[in-house]
Amino acid sequence: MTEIRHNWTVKEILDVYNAPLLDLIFKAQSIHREFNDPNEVQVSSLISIKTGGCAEDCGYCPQSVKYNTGVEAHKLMTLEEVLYAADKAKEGGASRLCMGAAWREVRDNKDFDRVLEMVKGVNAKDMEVCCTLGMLTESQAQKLADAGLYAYNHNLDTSEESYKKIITTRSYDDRLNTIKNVRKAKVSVCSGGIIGLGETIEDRVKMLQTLSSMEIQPESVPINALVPVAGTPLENQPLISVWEMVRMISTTRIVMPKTVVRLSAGRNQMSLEGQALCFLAGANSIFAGDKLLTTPNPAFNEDMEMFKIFGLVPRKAFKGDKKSTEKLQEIESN
Ligand code: SAM
Ligand code: DTB
Ligand code: SF4
Repeated sequence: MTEIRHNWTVKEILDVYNAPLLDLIFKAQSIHREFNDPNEVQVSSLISIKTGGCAEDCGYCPQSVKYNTGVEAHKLMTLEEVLYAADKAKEGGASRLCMGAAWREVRDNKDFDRVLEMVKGVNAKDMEVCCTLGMLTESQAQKLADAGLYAYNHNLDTSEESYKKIITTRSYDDRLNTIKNVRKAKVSVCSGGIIGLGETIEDRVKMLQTLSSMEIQPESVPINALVPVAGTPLENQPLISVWEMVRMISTTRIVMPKTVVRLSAGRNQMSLEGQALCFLAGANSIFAGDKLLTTPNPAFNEDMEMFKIFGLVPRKAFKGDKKSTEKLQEIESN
């Protein structure tokens, strides 16, 4: 039985990453089969509940106020709009709804109160609710947990060294601190990164080392390929090849055997064969729905067709876990 290690060194992970491709995929798939059902894929749907106008300067992001990308800024969606989107996502086969906001951090105001209502409402539909809202304090994380939040997405994105070249308005420690606050509130952690920012392989590996050495490894790790957006500083970055994606996913699977590895942004540019290799490498989650936050993604029916061809089945909500509603009742009865 493979043990889950929290002491991987950068050198060891680099050796894994650089192994002959077929050896690497074989190893990743073998470990994947030890810990997970290889034909089951968790399907999440993303909605942008608050789009554009973000104060941060993340070099990859079309929603930063610093760049002219043509993304229109919108106010926070209404509760009704979000509940309607949740119904559509559920009908399309999603077991998790991830609500994203172009915020630097959460502020304790009416908008946050509305997000808490959204979390309660989506949770009541028996879907796993995830949010990605920027930085959180401990008490905000706790409020989200009390409302029934299942997971919180907060990416490290790259290594600490390369982070400084991509974002100047916050630090790596800010990121790690929010992840700690999410953990303290006993909300499931979703944290991964982007490849294709101009980082080195060592940067990718260092990010995986930071994630794998956490006391509890993140329950899910999204691996995004940069979607270069016109107007951002990274608009001219070359697209990531499928081989790099496969190496990154395999390595993530090997160092974090149990985590849900999400093949995230970048699928629109990938062939079905390329995606099949990513599933073989141990990816077991996708974002489904024709839009990510602001950029295109394959349509629900195309993905369901892909599942049919590959014989994949969507994972049921709350598998192997108590439903958040039950967790809520527990909290309320204490
Ligand atoms: N504002 C919050 C934050 O930064 O944590 C939440 C939303 S933010 C858009 C969530 C994540 O989307 C980022 O951490 C990054 O990993 C990913 N992302 C943003 N723009 C991207 C792009 N052009 N290509 C790939 N991933 C991107
Ligand atoms: C994650 O790791 N990827 C998603 C989600 N978490 C929030 C976001 C991808 C965004 C891609 C660019 C866009 O559509 O704006
Ligand atoms: Fe804002 Fe998040 Fe985009 Fe950075 S990644 S500019 S914090 S929305």
